[in-house]
Amino acid sequence: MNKIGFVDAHTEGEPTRIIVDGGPDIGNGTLQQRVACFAEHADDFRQCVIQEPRGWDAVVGALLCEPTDPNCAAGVIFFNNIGYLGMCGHGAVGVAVALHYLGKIGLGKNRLETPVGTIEIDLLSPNQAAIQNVPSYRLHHNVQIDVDGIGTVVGDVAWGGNWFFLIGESPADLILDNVDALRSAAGRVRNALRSNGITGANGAEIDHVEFFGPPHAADADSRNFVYCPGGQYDRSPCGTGTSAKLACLAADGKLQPGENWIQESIIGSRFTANYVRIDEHNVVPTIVGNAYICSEGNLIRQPLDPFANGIGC
Ligand code: PYC
Repeated sequence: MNKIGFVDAHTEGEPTRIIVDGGPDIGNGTLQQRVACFAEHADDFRQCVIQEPRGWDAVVGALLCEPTDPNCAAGVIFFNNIGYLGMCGHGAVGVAVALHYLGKIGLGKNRLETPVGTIEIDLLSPNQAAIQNVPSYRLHHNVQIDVDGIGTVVGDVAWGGNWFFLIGESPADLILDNVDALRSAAGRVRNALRSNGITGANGAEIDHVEFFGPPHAADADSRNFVYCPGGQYDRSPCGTGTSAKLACLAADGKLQPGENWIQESIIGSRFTANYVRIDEHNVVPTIVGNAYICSEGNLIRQPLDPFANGIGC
């Protein structure tokens, strides 16, 4: 029998399953090497944690591990229903709140090592954290593509810890009733990016698509819909997606350093974000959000269970 200790949290509605015990042995290399080892030798663990019957498609997993940098409180590898993420903003807020819940960190600042760089978490209260993300930048501006069933779409390619295609004009109103239509449209945008060979830096796949529209709350700046790599949508405004948005706003001179941007999600939850500029191309975003513990326990894999690694795996 195999036991996996977890804490479940949600950040602005988006779930994170934090693995605190019983994770796979993925060595002591760099976090990038450990992700490669995870994917090659322990992908069944990812599937068990995320897929039904133990998980569900929307959840992002966060495997806590020893950092290589002793100045970090922990290393963390984020994963989802299809693979592995570079960084995850909502997940980092969830990890910060869970580490405090478990008595492993106090309020205040700590660092987390991720496969794409070190981030800072500042736990402002037991349920609120500010995440200082990895440097973020816009790679391409006003890219035009023809998308099946939509027509010409114009967007920016930007990095915020993952690769995003950001589209200023949503093909449908950003309301929950339109989630199916938005997922379908975003999936077609991603296919068009693939078939046109439009990528992030070094040929990296652009696996997240973001639509923007007017906010519903009077004090917010924008509402978004974020399509995730495995076809799910982010219930939160997406920390790395909001970072990519800040990089674009900064590049356009539409948001000044230190100025707050309130990003609403498709469910009306929000992140408050701002940035500092570090050079001509890069900004360092800070994202503030709230997370709450939902449950904790053990996932169990019995030896005879035909669905020990998830349905269809
Ligand atoms: O908050 O960065 C994020 C994120 C990425 C995918 C889902 N959430």
